[in-house]
Amino acid sequence: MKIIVCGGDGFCGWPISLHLSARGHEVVIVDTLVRRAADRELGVDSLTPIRALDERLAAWRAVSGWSIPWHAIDLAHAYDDLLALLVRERPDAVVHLAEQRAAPYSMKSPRHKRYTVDNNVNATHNLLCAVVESGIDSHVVHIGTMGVYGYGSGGGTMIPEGYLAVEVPTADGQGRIEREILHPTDPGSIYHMTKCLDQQLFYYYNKNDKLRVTDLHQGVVWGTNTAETRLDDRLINRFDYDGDYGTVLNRFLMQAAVGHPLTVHGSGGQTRAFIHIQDTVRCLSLALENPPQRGERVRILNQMTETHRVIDLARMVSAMTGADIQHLDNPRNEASRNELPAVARSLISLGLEPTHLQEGLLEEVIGVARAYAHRCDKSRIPCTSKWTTS
Ligand code: NAD
Ligand code: USQ
Repeated sequence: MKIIVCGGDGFCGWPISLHLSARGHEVVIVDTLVRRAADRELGVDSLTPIRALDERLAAWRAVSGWSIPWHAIDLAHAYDDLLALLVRERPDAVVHLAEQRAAPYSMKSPRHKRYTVDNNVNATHNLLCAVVESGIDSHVVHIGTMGVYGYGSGGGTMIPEGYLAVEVPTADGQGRIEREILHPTDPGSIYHMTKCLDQQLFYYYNKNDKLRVTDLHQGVVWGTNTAETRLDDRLINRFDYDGDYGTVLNRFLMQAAVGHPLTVHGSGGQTRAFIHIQDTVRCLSLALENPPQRGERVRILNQMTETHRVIDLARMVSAMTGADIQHLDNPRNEASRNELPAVARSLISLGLEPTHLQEGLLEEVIGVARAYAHRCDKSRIPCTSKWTTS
């Protein structure tokens, strides 16, 4: 298959691009490197020493023999360039990861809120609009988030894979009919809100233009490297640890490695879904190799392998490393405790064999967090982005 990976220099996009290339697909990357610009804005760098994209691509060519061309097209603003690329390349599929993905970054200031909405919503809409205008039948695969369902208390209900079966009263009030509707959304940040808006865009273009779309509702990704990024030091993946882009489990692993107490927000009763980066990569190839039929509704798959409470993760890392646990005032506006029962059967039935936390954690602590601990700037660990001003 010919596959365009939008956001192919990012934390998920880089290993996904290499994995698809290693499987014999013809991969093209689209990325403006805006994520690297955000590092410069925040005065932080990946814990792992990531190379410039040109250098990464040259290393991949040397290691694998495969070339991956790269185009610096801004999905949110360079519509004509995007359209021209689609018309020229005629890809079988487009993987869409080109969005601002950090909840704390999206809540930093009005400017960051507006940037996140502008970038994410326009990027998604431009891509869908361009696929239709180009007249090609590309399968669009997007990574969304488990956060679209919301993190309320759970209330004893099960989160389905995208669609909820409901009974609606008939107009005469005499009976009820069954429907499947998109699960109601309940975003917990401006970033998560953009993913909810993405869902509506997918729904519309799928209904109106019969676009084939798979939306992968992914949990928090942990880990760093995959089979392909381990092949050469120059292929190493990024590791975000700062208060804006670092995600909870990787932050705890890094904090343990540098002797910083584990930063639990509030009681740590928040339950979240998790997946290892190696499984992310595998899920993408499974989704691409099993596309929906034309006319089929948007396919929504929950891309997660386990759920954990934040405090349990901290205890697990502490037991493994001896790190102290610190409870901080929660900078976010989120439920202090929630349940997260969710269905995630589809990717397993397509062949995913999950990597479990207990198997991979030690390797991550020793192989990555400790190995690069000297690159950590401890002043960048605190989460300074607050959800509300009061
Ligand atoms: P990332 O920030 O590392 O990568 C995103 C890439 O897209 C970056 O390289 C950036 O430069 C590029 N980009 C952003 N806007 C662009 C634009 N307008 N035009 C061109 N390029 C643009 O993020 P990631 O962690 O790789 O996440 C990828 C996707 O997966 C995101 O959509 C994110 O919402 C989703 N996701 C990530 C996680 C996670 O834990 N990392 C979990 C669930 C879902
Ligand atoms: N948390 C802490 N301590 C920290 C950092 C975070 O207790 O030092 C808590 C947060 O308050 C939150 C939970 O850990 O309750 C998860 O936070 P996170 O930063 O790991 O994840 P989140 O903001 O939800 O975002 C990440 C990715 C995002 C993706 C999302 C999947 O950045 O792109 O969409 O995970 S999900 O969580 O399923 O919505």
